[in-house]
Amino acid sequence: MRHLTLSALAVAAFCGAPAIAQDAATAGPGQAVDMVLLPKFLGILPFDQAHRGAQEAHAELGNPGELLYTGPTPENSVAGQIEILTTAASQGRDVVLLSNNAGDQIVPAAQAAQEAGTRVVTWDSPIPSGEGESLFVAQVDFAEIGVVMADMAHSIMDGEGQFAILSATPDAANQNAWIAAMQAALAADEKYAGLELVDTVYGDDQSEVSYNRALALVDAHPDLELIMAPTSVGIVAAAKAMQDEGLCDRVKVSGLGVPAEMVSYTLNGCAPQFALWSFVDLGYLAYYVGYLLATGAIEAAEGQTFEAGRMGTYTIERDPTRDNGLRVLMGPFTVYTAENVEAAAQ
Ligand code: RAM
Repeated sequence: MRHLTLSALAVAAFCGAPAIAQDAATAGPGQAVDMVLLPKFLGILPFDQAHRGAQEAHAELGNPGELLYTGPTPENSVAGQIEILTTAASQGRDVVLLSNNAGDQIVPAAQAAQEAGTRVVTWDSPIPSGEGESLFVAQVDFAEIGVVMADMAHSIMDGEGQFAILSATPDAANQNAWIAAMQAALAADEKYAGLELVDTVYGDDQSEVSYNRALALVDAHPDLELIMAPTSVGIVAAAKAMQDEGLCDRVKVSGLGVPAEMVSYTLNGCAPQFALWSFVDLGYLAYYVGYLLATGAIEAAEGQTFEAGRMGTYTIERDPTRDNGLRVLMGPFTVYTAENVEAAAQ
């Protein structure tokens, strides 16, 4: 066996091939790893679901260290995330699991944390430049999100009409990447030629701001047929705004949302289709990655394969959706309609 492995390695080296897949690394339970789960901000369901997944992994691995779930307010997200990351490093926490809402502004704090021995693993929303993060746990492929949103728009608008995007914050790396991916998808296929993106606005992942921005979009664009909101906060606010104003026959809502929050709007036709992934699983997988890195069971390196408990085997790869950075790809995506939303909302 040893002989075979060595010759396989020699061939891989000779061919310039990437490192051959090793046996999947597994987590050694019971080791003390102090973790911080740092969402964009506190107070919304998807991040609480991710916390649940992380708690599940924490208990399963019997980690005697602490799992701290903390975050800023939505109004102070950028400065608050940088401050919490900096504090976590100065307190000697082993890992910060970060859903980044600060774009590349967080890079100096992330680099300083890494230098102080605190691993920074991003999930949900990466550091755009990849600087300062060990790797990104991607919920789904970011290019695919663009195609899914383009297809939902195409289907809801029957291939033709004006639509606008209601996003989260202007710095949100995940939403910005998804919007760019949607624009690329629209440009790449003739079938979308009838869809016209007329505006992009930001509701800052705050309900009231998003609600008002949705209404302003309708005022500004009398022929608007769809608001595409790639944010769980924005999509609910936009659907409520259209419902409250009796506009659902004219202007539909779609995007990324949590089934439990969207079910009534999907059943009444205001938001006929939307998509999401499991935030519970995302929190669970991100926790595993952080634990495996901190305990030395894996390295943040391309080709590294590992087991993540009930979720199975993953391999670290180059992130094809960024110029620089590594990722672990989770998936899958689910598109929700009146057919399946009730079951998912349980
Ligand atoms: C909001 C946040 C989060 C995003 C979802 C879809 O909850 O902006 O980062 O993944 O929407």
